[in-house]
Amino acid sequence: MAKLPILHFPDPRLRTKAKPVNTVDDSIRQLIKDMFETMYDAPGIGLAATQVNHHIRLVVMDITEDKSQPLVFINPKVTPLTEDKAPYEEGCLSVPTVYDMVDRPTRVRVEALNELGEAFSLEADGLLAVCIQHELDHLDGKLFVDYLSSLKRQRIKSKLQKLQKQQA
Ligand code: K2U
Ligand code: ZN
Repeated sequence: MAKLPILHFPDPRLRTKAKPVNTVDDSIRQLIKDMFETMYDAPGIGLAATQVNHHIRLVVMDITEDKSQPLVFINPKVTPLTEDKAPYEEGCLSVPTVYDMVDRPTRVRVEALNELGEAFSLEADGLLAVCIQHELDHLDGKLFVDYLSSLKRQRIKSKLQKLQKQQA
């Protein structure tokens, strides 16, 4: 297993549109293991392959306190199940130290392949629904800061570029 480096905003590679996974093989399963190790270590409750510079349609998730419910979504498709939206204070491992409110549909259906390449679907609400939508945005090169005002996004960009310079 290996911890993978996480790309940080405003790295342009975070804007890459991920490609579908054609074959769910052992190399994909090794990446899944590495992504879970990286996510749990961060710590986070979700991680998209885009964030670790692998531009394929794969996300991992575990919203439990005791790391007891790991979820893998390969080539996921999300469908809102309601027009109702609710705000949630989101953060992102690719946008460290920044948290802000984002409105998203409160219930979704997600259809995907699991780590064996088997098709499944699930319906989600609450934090799982938020996390699914947040991660699937990553696969399309979208970040939660894109839902904020351009002024807020510019201030975040300047703050993180200053932080990155100090850490270099
Ligand atoms: O960077 C990521 O994609 C992981 C995200 C997943 C997430 C974002 C917003 C809302 C829910 C999940 C987080 O950084 S993981 C850290 C975290 C943990 C609990 C609640 C919110 C954020
Ligand atoms: Zn994120």
